[in-house]
Amino acid sequence: KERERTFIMVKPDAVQRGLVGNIITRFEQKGFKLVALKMVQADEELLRQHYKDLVSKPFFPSLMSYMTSGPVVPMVWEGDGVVKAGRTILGATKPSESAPGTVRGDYAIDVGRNVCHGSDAVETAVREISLWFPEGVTKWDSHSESWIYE
Ligand code: DAT
Ligand code: MG
Repeated sequence: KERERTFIMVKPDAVQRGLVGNIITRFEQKGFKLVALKMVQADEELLRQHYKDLVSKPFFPSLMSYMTSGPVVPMVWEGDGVVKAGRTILGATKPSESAPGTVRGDYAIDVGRNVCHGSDAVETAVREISLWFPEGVTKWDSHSESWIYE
């Protein structure tokens, strides 16, 4: 059965701070299934497409330099309701508003260093997954399937 997918990306600050495993663990332990993962140095062209709705924002140039400052870890997670759940796991965009227990609530202070990206809607996820993983994702059967879904 094909389930909903979301695009999650560990940002350069979180890679530098050794938070990659922690972020992956939160999605794994919830029961979501990892179907794509890599480490890349993103270029401006890719990020301009990823953040196409933000190009005219005053913070866009600093967002570009932050996101190109080091490697990122894009990934795709699968599971029922994973887009909304992913946003909940990450917390509010501004760490000052993100609850404790969320990734940003636990590990970030500044909106310009907010640790991780997550798709905001199912259609956005489809677009972001094809942008970052033009090679496609990996199909595999999880032995946990029947222990996670009724
Ligand atoms: P989100 O990443 O929660 O989906 P977004 O899509 O509105 O939030 O913005 C993308 C990123 O741009 C966000 O993670 C951090 C940066 N950003 C957003 N609003 C900002 C602001 N007011 N000042 C500085 N950076 C901001
Ligand atoms: Mg967004």
